[in-house]
Amino acid sequence: MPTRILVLHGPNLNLLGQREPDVYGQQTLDDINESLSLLAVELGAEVDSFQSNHEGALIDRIHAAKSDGFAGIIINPGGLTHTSVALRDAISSVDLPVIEAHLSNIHARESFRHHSYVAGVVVGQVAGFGAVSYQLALRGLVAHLS
Ligand code: CA2
Repeated sequence: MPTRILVLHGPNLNLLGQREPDVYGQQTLDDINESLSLLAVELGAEVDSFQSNHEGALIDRIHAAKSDGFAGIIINPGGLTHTSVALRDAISSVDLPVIEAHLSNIHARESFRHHSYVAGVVVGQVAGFGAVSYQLALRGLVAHLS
């Protein structure tokens, strides 16, 4: 049975590939999800991706992740990274390893992006590699789980 990984994408990430390609790259969210699914097969895993512009919808998926059969979560919380105590509380409440992924290097951008509310409750953070950040996160999560 493949290890099931939940990949969560936060607000505005549905716009990938359509706006600000200089910051976030040219790949669409579908491109990223497809390449993650291919890598997952190589790693003996399976990914299920979900994007929402709504904080509560992301939190609901985190709460249900364990009973939905997932072994771990990769999350790019988008702008909620820098604002959401509720998302942090949801991550710390779930008994699953979580990896934080960002396309851009949040530490090299505006100062309001330097702080992540979720960083203290995840296994690790990957930032700055564009779409490859998700692939590194998947490799890291699978290694952590094995
Ligand atoms: O670098 C990342 O992955 C971010 O999580 C992306 C968020 C930003 O608020 C974080 O500071 C870093 C923004 C996601 C918005 O994505 C867009 C994609 C295309 C066009 C406009 C926004």
